[in-house]
Amino acid sequence: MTDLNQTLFDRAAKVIPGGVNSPVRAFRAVGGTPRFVQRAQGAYFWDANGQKYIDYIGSWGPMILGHGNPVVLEAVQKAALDGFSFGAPTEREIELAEEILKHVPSMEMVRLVSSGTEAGMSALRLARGATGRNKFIKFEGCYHGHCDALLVKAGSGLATFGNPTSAGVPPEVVRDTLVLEYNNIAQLEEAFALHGKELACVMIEPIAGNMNFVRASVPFMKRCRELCTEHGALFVFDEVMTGFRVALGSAQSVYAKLIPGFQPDVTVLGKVIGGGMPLAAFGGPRAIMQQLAPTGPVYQAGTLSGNPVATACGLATLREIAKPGFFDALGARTQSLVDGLKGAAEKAGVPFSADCQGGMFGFFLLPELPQNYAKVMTSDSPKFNKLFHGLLDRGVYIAPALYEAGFVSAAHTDADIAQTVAVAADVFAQL
Ligand code: KE4
Repeated sequence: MTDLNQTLFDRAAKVIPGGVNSPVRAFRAVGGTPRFVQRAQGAYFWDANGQKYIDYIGSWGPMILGHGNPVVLEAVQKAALDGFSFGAPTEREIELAEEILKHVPSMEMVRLVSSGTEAGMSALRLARGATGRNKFIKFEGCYHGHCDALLVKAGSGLATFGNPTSAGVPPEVVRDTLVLEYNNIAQLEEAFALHGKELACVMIEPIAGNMNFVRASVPFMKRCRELCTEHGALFVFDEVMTGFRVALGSAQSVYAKLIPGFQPDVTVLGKVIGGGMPLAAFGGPRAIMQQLAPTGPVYQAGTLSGNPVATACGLATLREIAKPGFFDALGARTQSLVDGLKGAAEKAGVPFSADCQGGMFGFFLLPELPQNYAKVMTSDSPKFNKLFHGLLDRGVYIAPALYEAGFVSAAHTDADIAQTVAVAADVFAQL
């Protein structure tokens, strides 16, 4: 029988680089043929062959309500009838801004943009403009979008600055980017001792979903906050993935429960706040945000920023997830998946560790949860690829890369979780 996914992939590769519009979709890390989605509904999607999958990617996080939520769909359809884009302010941008600020008290103002990359790039420029400093710290394994200064890997040693991870990024563009090891307090303290007064910010994924699922330890997070405050650097939380996904108050509300009074300075958001449409944001205290044009000297702009259809999608999504009990139920469902996978792996004697928060989860074919990128990369990649395809062939769709997180939606049922665990048990037995 003809595999229509392969037919489409071959056709796509003739007109789109790699046949995809974002590299991870090409299955290069795991091999095989990407599934071309024909349609999606609830917790499922159907590929070009009509094969159904339980979807644990959910567009890499945005689809927290599941695909085609009727309330969101109606809001989008209604907004579209009033116009697709104006390049002029609308009331709904205010409503969405107010809804975001209601749940993230560290932010007094927010600017809407169209992608997480744009939000992260703009947050970095804002931090540099607001402090008058150029150097900044990021951590190996964290991804903040593909702006030049952020496409960087660790230099040869602590004091040396980053090297580009991509062709086309001039070395001088990343010479102010210091890449440290996630969860390494000693390195952090040394970096501040060497460069503290030159640092514009520390940018971090509070729960690193681009290392699958690695939490910043409480002592590490506390030390980041203390050192930023001590040296006048801004603490930038990249919550594009964790924002409104791990908790209604995002990851910063999880850490605020563990570290009294904890708040970042600037927050970057995306994914869930757009509900699946192109929308992201960055925000912080009024004094910092008013440094942005047109009120301040830091330029930032966008034709489709605050797009009226995207804001309708995002606003309807946030209003749904803000309903009482939403995250309790979502967290319990995600926890049941993780517990089920752990039990199945243990029964099969497969080294396995997993963690979750709210609607986000991750797992490793390692006996213990890794605390940094180097540890994550000790995972058995061929074994992961076998697991990935074993699940895929049985209708369970997880991320096609061992360093990516997974996502549960409100549409995933207990039956979906039970089926996923049963399929996983079958695959673990053959690893
Ligand atoms: P976008 O430009 O892809 O909207 O957002 C960039 C970004 C920024 N910050 C974090 C923490 C992110 O996870 C992302 C994007 N996440 C990836 C998945 N790891 C998107 C999937 C893709 O690249 O196709």
